[in-house]
Amino acid sequence: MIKRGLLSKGQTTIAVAVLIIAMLVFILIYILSLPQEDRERLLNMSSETSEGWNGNIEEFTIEVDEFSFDPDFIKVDQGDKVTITLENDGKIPHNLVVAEYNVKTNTIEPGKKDTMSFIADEKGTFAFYCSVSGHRNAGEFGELEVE
Ligand SMILES: [Cu+2]
Repeated sequence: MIKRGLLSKGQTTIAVAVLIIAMLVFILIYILSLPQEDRERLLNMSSETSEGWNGNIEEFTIEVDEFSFDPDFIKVDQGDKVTITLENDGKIPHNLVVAEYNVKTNTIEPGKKDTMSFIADEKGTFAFYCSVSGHRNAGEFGELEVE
């Protein structure tokens, strides 16, 4: 009687299971041994991939004065990373808010700029506006369309 391998079928199954567990433990130890910063980067990378970020970057410059935005309509695709630079060409401070996306530039003085970025992960038409008191009602608003 000659044995066909070193291990029987049952033993092989156990050996494979032990190997898989050892690999998982090794990966876990590896992740835990990373410095905090690298670990966060690793975890962020995997969550971005699972959300399917398509990698398109859309950059806009919006000029603002009393009391309007130019342009007052911008359009992007769902999943785009949107970067908006607000330039204050007016005579008083202004800002730009997209409330549904919970993003906002700083309120900037005349002649200054501020930039904000967000992932447009939700489809729809969203208002943007200046949140300085009275400015939105004076016409300082526009629309962001995500399709
Ligand atoms: Cu304003």
